[in-house]
Amino acid sequence: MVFSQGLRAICTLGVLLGGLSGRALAATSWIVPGAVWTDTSGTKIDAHGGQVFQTGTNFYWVGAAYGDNTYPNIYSSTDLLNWEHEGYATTTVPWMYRPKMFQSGGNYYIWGQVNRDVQALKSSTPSGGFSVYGSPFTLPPDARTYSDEGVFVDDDGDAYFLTSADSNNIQVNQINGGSSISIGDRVADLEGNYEAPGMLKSDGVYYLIVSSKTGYRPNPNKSFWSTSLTGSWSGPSDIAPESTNTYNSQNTNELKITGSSVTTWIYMGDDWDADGTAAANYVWLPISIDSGSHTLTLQDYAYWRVDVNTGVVTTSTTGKRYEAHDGLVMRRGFEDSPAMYAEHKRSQAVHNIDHESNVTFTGIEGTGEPQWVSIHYTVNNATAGEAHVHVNGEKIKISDKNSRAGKFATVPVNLKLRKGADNVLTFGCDKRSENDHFEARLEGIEVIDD
Ligand SMILES: *[C@@H]1O[C@H](CO)[C@@H](O)[C@H](O)[C@H]1NC(C)=O
Ligand SMILES: *[C@@H]1O[C@H](CO)[C@@H](O)[C@H](O)[C@H]1NC(C)=O
Ligand SMILES: CC(=O)N[C@H]1CO[C@H](CO)[C@@H](O)[C@@H]1O
Repeated sequence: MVFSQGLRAICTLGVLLGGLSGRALAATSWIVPGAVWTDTSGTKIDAHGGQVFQTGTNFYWVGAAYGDNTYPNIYSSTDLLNWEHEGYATTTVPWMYRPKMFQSGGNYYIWGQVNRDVQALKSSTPSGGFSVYGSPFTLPPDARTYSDEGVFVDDDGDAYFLTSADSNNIQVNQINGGSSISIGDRVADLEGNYEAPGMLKSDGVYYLIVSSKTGYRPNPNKSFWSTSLTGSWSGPSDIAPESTNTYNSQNTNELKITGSSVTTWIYMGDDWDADGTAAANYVWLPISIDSGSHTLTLQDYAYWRVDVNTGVVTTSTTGKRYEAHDGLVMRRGFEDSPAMYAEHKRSQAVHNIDHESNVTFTGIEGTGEPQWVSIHYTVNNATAGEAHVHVNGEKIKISDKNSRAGKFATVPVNLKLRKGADNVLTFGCDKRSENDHFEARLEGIEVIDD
């Protein structure tokens, strides 16, 4: 049942958002896959195809700024929740895709894809000031061009460069470290039509995560495993149910949190929009590793966080639920119809909500600060229209707040409600064009505490 799946993942959050003049922004307490993530100044984070690099207690998120010439863009955080914009790594190298950072010989390097070659950047600090390091290069031994690189650092500190090389093979090359770094020997070459590789290692087993090639459309991703980097690689197996298209995302990096209690690996994916623009969002989820069957499974949480000291993932908390069948159902031509209410109150959900009908919830308690509200609904056809909410009269398209709108049964949106219990929220639908048939089934909404 759709709603209980949503419930499982319900939690709290206290977040963000700009426009609170003269006041510090509230801290972000949850990672919310698919939602619009903002930095500490309230601006949407623009770091796609990226990676999080840890040094000491600081995390640096480097990714391509799709809003500005795809410069490599850097954000920093100590908790993986609140990200401060450090600025561009450099503005001398535009159109650098999928930048990845690593450290060698006391310096920091970013390797990224420019015209299907590798361009290296170097800085003495991870937060910025990168300059061009050497000429663009291809991959040894066959001078392959490539795309979609990743970087994996093994337990012994050796770093590897993961790519989708020009014949679509996943290729792994050593990175020669020290004071002058360079691309090293090829250590693995996995045939198949794959891209966007990432790697993790657990209990001595290497896992290679790849996606199929579907451009900016998400697809079901896979993992392979091997006890040696040089192979042979077994698999593939799914990392998420096929129908979810990896929760609407494509892999970009696996982040290891070595906690005092547990080591947690985090899948970092891009929730690309159809055109590959800065409107794209991010899907980060903890990975569950089954060392018996050598399979990886993404843990599908609507709200979660990881304690970066202990490695422990938290997901559960409470919220106040408003069931759709307790809302006021209105339908053009049927206003105040007792028969209509009776029909809708037979089940918990309200069905057949279309462009001429809606469900209104009154008496919703708000904090006066931006807060998370989960909207639990499904639609008949996501391309035929979309759902919206009116919040105290202001119309908000759900897809502007979360790219999971219409695709998943739980859609967290960050809304500003008035302080007190007099908020009014109306759920309704718009069809895309006159001939479209679009309708939603609303289970309810849940105002998340924090
Ligand atoms: C809700 O639906 C009714 C009936 O179609 C309509 O009169 C009303 O304006 C709608 N309310 C909102 C907020 O869209
Ligand atoms: C979904 O809606 C689109 C746009 O109206 C339409 O082209 C498509 O055929 C619909 N799909 C189904 C399964 O009805
Ligand atoms: C449904 C679907 O697109 N599955 C794909 C998952 O990835 C494998 C490997 O790339 C493809 O062969 C499948 O078609």
